[in-house]
Amino acid sequence: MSQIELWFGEKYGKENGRYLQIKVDNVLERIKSPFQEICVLCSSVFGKILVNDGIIMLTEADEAGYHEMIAHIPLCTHAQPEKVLVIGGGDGGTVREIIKHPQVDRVDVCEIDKQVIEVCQRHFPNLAKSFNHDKVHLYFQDGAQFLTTKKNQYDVIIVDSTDPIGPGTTLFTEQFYQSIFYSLKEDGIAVSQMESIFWHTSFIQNNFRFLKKIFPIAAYYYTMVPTYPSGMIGFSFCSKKYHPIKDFITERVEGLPELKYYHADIHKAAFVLPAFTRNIF
Ligand code: SPD
Repeated sequence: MSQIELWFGEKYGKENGRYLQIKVDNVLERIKSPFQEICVLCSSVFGKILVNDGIIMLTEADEAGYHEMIAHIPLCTHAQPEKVLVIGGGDGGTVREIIKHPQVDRVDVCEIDKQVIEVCQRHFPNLAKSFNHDKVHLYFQDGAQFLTTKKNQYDVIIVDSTDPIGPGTTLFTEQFYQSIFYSLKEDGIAVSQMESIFWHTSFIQNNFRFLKKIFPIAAYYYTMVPTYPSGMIGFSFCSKKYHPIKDFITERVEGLPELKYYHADIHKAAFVLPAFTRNIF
């Protein structure tokens, strides 16, 4: 029996003296795309793990808490979400949740890295099979560029990005959110991955400074993901009209199949934040 143990440690946060380590059984695939290194690991605790540029994108064990919350919060708030855009989201988890909503009749996905989709089709078919749905249309392009050609088109835009380093950097700028504002219809909602209130305080504060200038409603909500830095991750909820709690359509939740994390009470609770965040927002 081998005495060698393989452990993966996420590099994001390591420079600040903290990072999570996961015992790994196998490296299933490791490739270099034109944009990043894409790696799939196998762990007996978390199942398969997708790692881009050394950062955990998802694990089979806890991805539901992220994908259900990034998709169902806006889609259970908007009165009639028919046309949805996902920027990033190349693993397919967010699209899997969006197509559970019968009101949605078209989902555009703008993913910069085609090879992320191909790797996920090989290793995460339960997520990536959502790309085969006939409502889903794929575009391989930079998200910020894609938006410049789409004015007043979407009911909901979901930015399911990597962290604000590498190919994800342009997705966390004032200019990008200005474009999102113009690409949304007059009652549109945009939701984006927005890091951890414990570890990324000044990043979140800077983003909310401009989000509040651009959108009439800008709020932060969160979900628990044990394999992300600090065990949680937040989202920005930016809206031209609908309020995430006052306009929440509770009955819509009952029609959603196969939920592991999201439910009506957690929709409301996710916006309730600890006292120390009063200085952030
Ligand atoms: N720190 C990791 C944040 C990753 C957020 N996006 C993950 C993509 C899953 N669809």
